[in-house]
Amino acid sequence: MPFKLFEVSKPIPERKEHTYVKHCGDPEECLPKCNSKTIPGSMTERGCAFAGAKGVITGAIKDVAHIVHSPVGCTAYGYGTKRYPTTTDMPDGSQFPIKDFNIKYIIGTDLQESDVVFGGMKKLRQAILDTNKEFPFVSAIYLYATCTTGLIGDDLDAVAKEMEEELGKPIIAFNAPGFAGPTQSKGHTIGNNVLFSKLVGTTEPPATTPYDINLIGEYNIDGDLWLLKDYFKEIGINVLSTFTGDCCHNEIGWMHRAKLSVVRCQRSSTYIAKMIEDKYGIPYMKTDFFSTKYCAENLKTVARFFGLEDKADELIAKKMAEVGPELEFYRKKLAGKKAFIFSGGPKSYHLSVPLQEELDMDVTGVSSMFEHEDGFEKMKSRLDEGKLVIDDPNALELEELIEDYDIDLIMGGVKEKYFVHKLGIPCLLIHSYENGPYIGFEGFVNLARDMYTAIYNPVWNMLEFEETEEPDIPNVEEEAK
Ligand code: CFM
Repeated sequence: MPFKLFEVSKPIPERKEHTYVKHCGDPEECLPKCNSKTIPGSMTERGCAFAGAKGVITGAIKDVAHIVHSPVGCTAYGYGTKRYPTTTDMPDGSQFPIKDFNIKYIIGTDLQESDVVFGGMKKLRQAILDTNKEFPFVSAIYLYATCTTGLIGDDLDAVAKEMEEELGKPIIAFNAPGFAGPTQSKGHTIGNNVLFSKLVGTTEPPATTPYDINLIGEYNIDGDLWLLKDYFKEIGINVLSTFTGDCCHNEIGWMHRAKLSVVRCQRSSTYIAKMIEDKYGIPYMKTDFFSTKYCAENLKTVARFFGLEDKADELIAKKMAEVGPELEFYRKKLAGKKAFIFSGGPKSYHLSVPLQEELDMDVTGVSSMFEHEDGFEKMKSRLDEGKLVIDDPNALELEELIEDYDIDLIMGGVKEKYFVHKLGIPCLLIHSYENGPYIGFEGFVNLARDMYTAIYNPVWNMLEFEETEEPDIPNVEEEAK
């Protein structure tokens, strides 16, 4: 059978459908079950729909004040956790007053019991007034529903409309309470829908060229966007709008003026590219810029659309000459090392082939917190026979697979990092990165260097583990009989 149940998950046999072992003869539709509710008893590492909307889609926008309508916890977890830096440069040549404003500030309504009983809309109105006073320079104010305000039924759209008229400033409500879907992916969809329906087509860019693209689903993690923008500039392609890394509120409004939409994160933002195509006839292409090979191929594909393939070839040759020797050093060091990739989704198929083909590593398997079937199809197709493809693995399963498969490196996020370290092996952050950017030519060198330094860090040889006796865990089922 191509599905596997980890020993630790025996009390939750439903987990078996989520753990697929690649068997090349399987029909295409043979995939792990995904995009479904977390199974009770499985300690998931997923985020919620609010995290998908605020943490991913809108949080990278540089000139907006975000008000989280919630008890204070959602607010505290809604900022500072993601590394998507912003500049102060605005498209009209002016300067926004605070660098990294999107990372440094968040506003919350700090709901108390009485607000839950009597409604929190009054408090939200006051928060908008206070925000406008404190940060008069922001271009817009975004409001976020959370589980609490979704349950008590506060009407964020009504408050947004009323206050927008009063202040004469765009105010946009995002109704993606945590429970809106099984994972953060639902928040991506809601974020795309709101920004498309409320903004696209409402503004005009300061200038256009025949080579304008929307770079969609690029959130500028640790500077990824800036690298890609430089490449496009050198080829002669102009990034008219980014969705949403280092972008400003108005930029989303003029996405209908580009000639092509280039979709970088295919999970979180193909939605808006498709809506723009349907409404404005602007084609889109899904791309992959991780590693030298994919980056070269995809730059050429985008350049070909504009008849600029020669320029792309020049850039690729120059970059390969720059990074080739260093990559060769890391390839020798990393060859044969066993890695397991656990990302939200896309990075699990972006990175598997490059690690294997460009660095000679052994990718034991990949997993995802929230991918849908189309993403799992790509993950499966980019792995060899016998490799693991897991939906929503829990910490105990990860621990078991680290031991059973003798993993050298986990590539994951902050939730995994420290327990993996406690098991005595390195975990490299591939969500927010260690020393990024990780995209493109130079980025792939950065990634290889971080993998190398993580695996070869002498600290792993200094660890001593005490033998401990197995804890005596009572068998709840037996006792209940
Ligand atoms: Fe897209 Fe992303 Fe990702 Fe994502 Fe994310 Fe992320 Fe990710 Mo962490 S938007 S789906 S919700 S590429 S935050 S920048 S790294 S899980 S694979």
